[in-house]
Amino acid sequence: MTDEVLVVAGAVLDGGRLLLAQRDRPAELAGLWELPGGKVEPGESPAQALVRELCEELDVSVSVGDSLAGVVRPKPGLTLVAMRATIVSGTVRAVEHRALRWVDADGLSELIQTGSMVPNDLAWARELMGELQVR
Ligand code: 523
Repeated sequence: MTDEVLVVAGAVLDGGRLLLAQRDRPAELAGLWELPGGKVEPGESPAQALVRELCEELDVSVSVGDSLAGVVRPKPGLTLVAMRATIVSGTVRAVEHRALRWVDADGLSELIQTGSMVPNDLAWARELMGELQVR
């Protein structure tokens, strides 16, 4: 069906920290933190879409790894998946977001506990929390 929207988000982990991006829109999500990404366009694989989105949003080139376990279906017609991504060139900058930050386990935990994460991303945040903690 053409009205099925798939969103792919990137779990960028580097040196024991996770990259988070602060949304600027829409109003109900503005100020909240997410794994950066966006909609998969017709003809793209999720990995291709993630490479494009992170280039557009963060101004970096990434290589895409495996998917996280969590698949989020917040409403009919919308599915969100997350894939690991490694920066292969460039330095992240907030092209479309309000801000970027690298968080360790404590930083991520605080964002979760203060309700500062985009709600859909909590599934992945908790999953990634375990990985940040074992380091
Ligand atoms: N999410 C979400 N978490 C998350 C992303 C990247 C997206 O919950 N980590 C949701 C927010 C929107 C939808 O997925 O409801 C589309 O995300 P968006 O706006 O980042 O996708 P874009 O940039 O492809 O969308 P438009 O350019 O606005 O069409």
